[in-house]
Amino acid sequence: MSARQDLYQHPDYYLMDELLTEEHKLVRDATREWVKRDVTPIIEEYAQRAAFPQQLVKGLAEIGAFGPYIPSEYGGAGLDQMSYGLMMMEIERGDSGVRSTCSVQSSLVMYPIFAYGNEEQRRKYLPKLASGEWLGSFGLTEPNFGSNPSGMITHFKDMGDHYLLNGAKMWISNAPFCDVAVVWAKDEKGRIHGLIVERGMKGFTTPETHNKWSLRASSTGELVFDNVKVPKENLLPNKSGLGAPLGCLDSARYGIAWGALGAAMDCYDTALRYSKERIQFDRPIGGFQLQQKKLAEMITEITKAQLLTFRLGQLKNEGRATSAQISMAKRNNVNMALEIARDARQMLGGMGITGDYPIMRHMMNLESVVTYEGTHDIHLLITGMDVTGLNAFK
Ligand code: TGC
Ligand code: FAD
Repeated sequence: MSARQDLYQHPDYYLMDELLTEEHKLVRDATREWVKRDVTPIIEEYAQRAAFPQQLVKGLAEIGAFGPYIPSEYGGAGLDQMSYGLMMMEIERGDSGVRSTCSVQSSLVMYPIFAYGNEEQRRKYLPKLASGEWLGSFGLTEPNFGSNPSGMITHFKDMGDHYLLNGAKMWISNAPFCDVAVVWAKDEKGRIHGLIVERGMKGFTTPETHNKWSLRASSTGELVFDNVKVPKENLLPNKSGLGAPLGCLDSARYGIAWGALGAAMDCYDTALRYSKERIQFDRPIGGFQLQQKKLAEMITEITKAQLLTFRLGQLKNEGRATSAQISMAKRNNVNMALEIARDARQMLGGMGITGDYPIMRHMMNLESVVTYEGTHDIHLLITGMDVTGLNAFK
């Protein structure tokens, strides 16, 4: 088996393909081909070097992965939510870090500008973000406020002809090379607003976070604001309060639910193929009951997650998916993918820890995915609150 060859065949135990439209399949297949051609051959090396493969940005824009569901008049691909999900699934099948770049650009930068911005802001920023000419980042988390962003201390003052922004955001995907950042900060009354901060504004810096063992092909950093003068026209006017950033997270978490499915499917596919080829005790290891148990449980969990995610996609298309339903899918699918990655890694024995196969990289990446966009625990508490009506956060 040639390790670098991408032989991926997607598992479809319950014939889910029959539920997809021709357009869905076209989008999915085109994304898969792009991943096989442009991501698989290079991603391991970039992850090992902890470098972001910047050359992928152009291709991501070309396949419509920046703003898949943003209307085409603003440069988006004008697709439905199912197509968006399928794209994220295929891209994360390649690497969670590459999918992260798409999630941030589409759901955390383009979406708030589209949904909460005015027409001038949409026309100024969205086409450049869709084409990949500009890359964006999303600043919500702070050093002392992760799971509870409402406590944020980043704030701005009305100075008459501009706002003066101070504070710092931490753990920000794409920060080190972003051209624009959608930053969440409090006004003088303590109300949260979104501001568009552009690289080059005096006092705005983006130091990189080093020594990550996870999401190594994605660049992470801080957003630091030291008396940054932000023009008044850069405030997103149409929504404020914590519900504004949380609304963006709904869209990104939805994409992650699909993405994690892709990582799980890649681990399963790799382990299944290996189990038929690897001979021990004169037999393929796939013939041993212990290995079959792992594979049978993997395909069962993948199939359940495919059904859950497909239904969520239908609800999202109809505008009926609730935040709590999205939380359930994000939590379930990421945890499912992590467990499958761990079992798949064991099935490859020593080979499983090498970069000759994608499993260890997926496994390490998923440790970030299970934490960002709301931790595993936070999503459980969201489900708990939804079914009981009782808040167990505080
Ligand atoms: P709480 O009082 O419950 O809610 C405040 C207001 O927000 C509304 N709301 C939502 N609106 C839209 N979508 C949602 N999912 C919403 N959840 C709540 C809510 O109705 C309320 O509105 P209003 O009008 O009454 O004011 O807020 P809380 O302070 O108790 O916190 C709730 C909690 C813990 C669930 C929430 O804060 C949370 O989700 N925490 C997790 C933080 C998080 O997910 N951070 C992600 C940062 S971004 C990131 O990780 C990007 S990774 C990028 C990549 O892919 O690389
Ligand atoms: P904490 O909130 O300190 O949580 C620590 C532990 O306590 C967790 O296990 C948590 O589940 C638990 N906990 C917290 N509150 C409760 C509670 N009420 N009940 C029970 N348990 C609780 N943020 C952005 O804004 N933009 C980005 O682009 C971005 N990208 C990221 C990229 C990476 C690689 C990573 C790792 C993070 C990124 N984040 C980003 C930040 C991410 O969203 C936060 O790490 C996450 O929300 C958790 O916050 P925290 O790390 O401060 O953990």
